[in-house]
Amino acid sequence: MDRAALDAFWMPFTANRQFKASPRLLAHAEGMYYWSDDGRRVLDGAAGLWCVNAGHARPEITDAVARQLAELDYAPTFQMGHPRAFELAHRLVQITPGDLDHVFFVNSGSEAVDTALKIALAYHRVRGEGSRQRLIGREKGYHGVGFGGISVGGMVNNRKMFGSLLPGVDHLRHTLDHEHNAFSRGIPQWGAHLADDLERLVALHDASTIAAVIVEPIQGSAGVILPPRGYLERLREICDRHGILLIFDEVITGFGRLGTPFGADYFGVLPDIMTTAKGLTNGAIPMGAVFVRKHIYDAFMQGPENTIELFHGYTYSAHPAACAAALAALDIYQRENLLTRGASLAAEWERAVHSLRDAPNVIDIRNIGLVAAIELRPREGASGARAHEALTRAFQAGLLIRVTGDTIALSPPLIIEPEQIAAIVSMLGEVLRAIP
Ligand code: PXG
Repeated sequence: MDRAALDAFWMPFTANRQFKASPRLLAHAEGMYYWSDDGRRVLDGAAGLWCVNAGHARPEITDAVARQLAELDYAPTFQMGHPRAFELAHRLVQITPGDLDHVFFVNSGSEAVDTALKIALAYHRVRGEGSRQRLIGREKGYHGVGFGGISVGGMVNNRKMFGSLLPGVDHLRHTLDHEHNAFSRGIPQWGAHLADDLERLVALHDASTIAAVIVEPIQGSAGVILPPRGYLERLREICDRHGILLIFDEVITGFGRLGTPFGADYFGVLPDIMTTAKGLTNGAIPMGAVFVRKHIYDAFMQGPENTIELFHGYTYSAHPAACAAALAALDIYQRENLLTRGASLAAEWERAVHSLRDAPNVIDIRNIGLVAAIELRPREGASGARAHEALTRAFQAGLLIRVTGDTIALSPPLIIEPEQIAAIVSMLGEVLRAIP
């Protein structure tokens, strides 16, 4: 494609002019691989963007979507319904932890986050605690790009251009600490006390003003930042002590990424609300889902039965094609045990990624489940340049990675085989040794 043909598409989160001067185009995908438009095979070390958990182009999903579109292309879910939506909700709440037994459907992770924040505010209000309006996020958090999500999020570049955001938001400090935790294998031991930062915010604002705390069990976008051992448990305790809702944003950690169905399962901590998207449909059709515990749903199901309990929803909430894709993905996840497969590969994955420790410019390696980060020393005065060069060289060498700042993030499809783990690490090692 020539430059003019690339001009119209304003690409998201991309250096448009740099990309269009030297485009990287993906033309075809199957299983663990993409093929570039010039016919090169590229091993997918990123599951697309953390979403293609069962591998690419699964015929079961393709067929289910095609059949669904032929049978019922679209149906509203405002004061109407269609069978697949109820079937999917019923299936999903059987795999969610605890009593996260009710689900609100949306179309993306960003919408899931906005929905969760709105449900949290409304929950307190319907219970007569309308003074609880404050939302607490975390530094380096990523919760999508809606105004709610960037307000509670903590990635500076995603926030600074967009005005004053939501009022009444505060942030916990993040948990990245090279001094104590560099090159930890799995969950770092040091830092559970960082959760006490929530007590500081409660002391500052008073619990009666705080509606909810939202965190990713592991921070994905900011570069795979892990919670220290005991940290999430402590956040849960503090929330309970003060009547604050705990929201886990599981857009990345949901559907098997950590070797358990959800991050809540991995850590044994039950949030009040859980947001998901991405792996829900294996990335094939956009969809998100917000799960709430029974006490949240029940709080809304009060008053006259003809009242609309929540004035919220999207034209495409529970779109039939998305429901069909999610049902087919769920069948695959369950048939192939993909929601727990990561656990059996995690030790090998950990060994493999930590073997890059001695590659040039590596200052930290972090891993959990089938996720890893390799953090590089930034170039003097050119933050992000070294990792971007790694991305372009890896793509040339036949490997798709994701970079954020100077951190390389890896999150392959959960169908990965040991020899493909070895291939990722070997290609990445060569790339790192070639980069000044
Ligand atoms: N919450 C979390 C925890 C996410 O990781 C979103 C919300 C938003 O989802 P949508 O579907 O609105 O994009 C995400 C998205 C990356 C990267 O590697 C991560 C995401 C999206 C794109 C790139 O930095 N996560």
